[in-house]
Amino acid sequence: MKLLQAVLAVYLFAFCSGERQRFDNYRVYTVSPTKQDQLEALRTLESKRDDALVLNHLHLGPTDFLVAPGYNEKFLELLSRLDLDAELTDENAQNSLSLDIEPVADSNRRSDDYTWSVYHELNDTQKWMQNLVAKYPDTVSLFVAGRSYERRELLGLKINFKDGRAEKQSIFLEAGMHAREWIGPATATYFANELLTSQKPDIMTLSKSYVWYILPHANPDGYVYTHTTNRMWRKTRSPQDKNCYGTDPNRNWAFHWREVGASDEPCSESYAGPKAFSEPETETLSKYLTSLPEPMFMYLSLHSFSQLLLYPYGHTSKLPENHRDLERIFDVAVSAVKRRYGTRYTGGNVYDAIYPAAGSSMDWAYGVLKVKYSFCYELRPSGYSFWTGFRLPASQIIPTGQETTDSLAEMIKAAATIEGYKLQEA
Ligand code: 0X9
Ligand code: ZN
Repeated sequence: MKLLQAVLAVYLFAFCSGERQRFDNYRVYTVSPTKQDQLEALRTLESKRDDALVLNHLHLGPTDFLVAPGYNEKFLELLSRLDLDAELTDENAQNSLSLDIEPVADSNRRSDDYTWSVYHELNDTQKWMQNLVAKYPDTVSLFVAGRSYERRELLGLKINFKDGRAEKQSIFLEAGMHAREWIGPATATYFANELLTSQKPDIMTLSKSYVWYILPHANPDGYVYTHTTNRMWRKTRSPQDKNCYGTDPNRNWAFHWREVGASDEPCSESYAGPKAFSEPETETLSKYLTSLPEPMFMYLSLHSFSQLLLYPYGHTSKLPENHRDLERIFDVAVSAVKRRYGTRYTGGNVYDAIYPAAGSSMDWAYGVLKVKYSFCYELRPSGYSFWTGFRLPASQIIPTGQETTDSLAEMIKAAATIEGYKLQEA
């Protein structure tokens, strides 16, 4: 009995204290299903998360599986029955997770030396945002767009230069919807810092022409969990059926909810939730977006990875009504992102450019809020490997921030020209 209690205590401690999950001798395989029946068979793995973790949303195309040592043989048998090849991407997942390519700032350091040469924990970024209000009291304020399941604030920066254009419209930029995509929040804060400090006329024009809302962490619980427990966590952290956790917040929005490219399996990485806006994060954020006083000029969502620029829709291949304008803006933004370091982006409408995916914030902003210019960046790196793609070396935060700022500046200028929205000279 004592032994049982001890085992139970260790087990509970490991889970409750958020001890970091290890993946010793787990293998990573890339599998590319090409037929619907292969896809359906692989789907059964989504509920076997202790054996094989599907690292991304299952679709026709390359998908990465994280396979426990004890399940390896069975996994390979399943693939051979399905006539699918498995490409071994990583022999020991823990080794590559242990590589120190993503240093995180020590949160006990002096609080005024926030930089973009390292990643930051949630509290650290929230402290940085609070310091900005003290530093720029006339321009910066904080907003709380809602709350997470674990009652964290969805805390953002509102930037409104008083000497700017009269009657401004707003631009809302959201990042961190997917917890493990660390480069999103880092790029959002980099960009906010540019809006506040850049002396370049192009950027000053942007700052002064709009009311800016920047939400670096749309899924704070998930982000914290990637720091404490599992670096590869994607979803929210609400308990669901089958002892699984979390909903994919980018499948949870009430616009063609769960119609396609979204799962009804609670353990799946693309679980759409029991109903639209089941998650406090998306529900409160959507209400906040609806309540904003200024007309919204543009909605931007930062994800990673694959170097794609995307526009609506995800639920259908039918192009949005103003697609010609979106395509023009797309071209301008993609050439601007390349200017500095030659970074190549592709993309287009979500459904054709990547895969069907209904219920995203970008589509909701376009379809329900009627924001005509709604875009999503899938930031660096390029490529397909879901195992390596989310861990962008910290040394690339600044280059990513620079090129994304270049791209956003050109994107907004192009949209303003189409719209006849006069920008404020710097
Ligand atoms: O699957 C997703 O939600 C996005 N890809 S990711 O690797 N970041 O998870 C793509 C969905 C399309 N993007 C938006 N509609 N924002
Ligand atoms: Zn994402």
